[in-house]
Amino acid sequence: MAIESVSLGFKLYCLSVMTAVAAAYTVALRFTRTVSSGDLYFSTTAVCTTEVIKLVLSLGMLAKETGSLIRLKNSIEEHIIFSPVELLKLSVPSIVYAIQNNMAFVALSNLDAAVYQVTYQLKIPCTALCTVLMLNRSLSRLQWFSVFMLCTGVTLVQWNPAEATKVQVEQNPFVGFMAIAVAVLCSGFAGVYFEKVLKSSDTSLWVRNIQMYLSGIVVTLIGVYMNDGKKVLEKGFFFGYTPWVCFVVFLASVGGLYTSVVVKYTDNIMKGFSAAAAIVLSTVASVMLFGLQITVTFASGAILVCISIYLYGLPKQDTSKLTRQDTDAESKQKLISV
Ligand code: NCC
Repeated sequence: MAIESVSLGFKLYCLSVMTAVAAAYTVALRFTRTVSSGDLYFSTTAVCTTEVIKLVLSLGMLAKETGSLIRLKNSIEEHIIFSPVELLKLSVPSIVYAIQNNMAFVALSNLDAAVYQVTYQLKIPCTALCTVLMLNRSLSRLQWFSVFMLCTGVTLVQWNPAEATKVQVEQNPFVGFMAIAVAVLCSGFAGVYFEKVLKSSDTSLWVRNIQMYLSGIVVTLIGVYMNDGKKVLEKGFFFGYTPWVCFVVFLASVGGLYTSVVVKYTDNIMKGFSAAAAIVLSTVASVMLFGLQITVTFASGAILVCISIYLYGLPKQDTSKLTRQDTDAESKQKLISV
């Protein structure tokens, strides 16, 4: 498989946009579910609309990549119309992501955005575990340690209990935490599954996205029918769509596409590390530019994030050599004792 390389600048750009969008998305989503006035929209339709927009944008990107309408048509025929097995393969992450994306709405309807962001960091060790189990990659003990250190660091960096917003709806924190637990498992599994499929062939990222979003539309439509079917028929699919709701759908679409680009050029564990670094750097930049006050919790979290990135990047010890040396030493010892 040919490995396409891009400049470090481009990778940093994608990571920064992904992280900024994710932060804005969480806050805007929470706002539309709890504070925003007016009739509450159906969250299932928002998840479905997002899949449609991502599909259209991916088609546009594939058109740009192929360079001509004929090649675009050939590519769609080859990879989509005549590739039911590939479509089926990609329906696995699309079902799991559909559950995850719906869970984000359940969680943010019941928990404060800051609490959500902090608890959601459990996805970092969960993603590492999925990477080890599904991609047969190994992590040294030090790397595992750094993964948990990163998780603690990001939790501290994002810790801001004073930021709680006044809400106009009833909340159930237990339901919120359960939704996060499901979202964490889904994020780890679906992310690594998509990475495995993407990196095991030369098929374009945009083709893989189209394959996934096509089944994503079907799955999320089933979600609309099962959860809000009657109410949607009565009030309409786009009932309650204020400009804020449209903004949330826009952020979800852009964020999803940037996530796929980041996974293509790095990997899911690196996505977690880089997102953490971007959060720390953007806060430090705000301190320098706008004179924002840094709290002790933030500073300790930022230090943990930096140390964890350093530790994760350290070269792994060659255990095979160590084992051989150990065995040599053991045999010498045995010889001496004989
Ligand atoms: O949780 P997370 O990502 O792993 O979720 C991945 C999101 O990207 C979409 N996706 C993934 C692969 C692909 N080829 N196309 C896609 O559209 C999935 O549908 C899913 O929505 C993160 O690492 O923290 C991140 O978090 C999400 C989001 O903040 C959380 O899921 C909370 O709800 C970010 N998504 C957005 O900002 C819209 C993502 O960028 C980063």
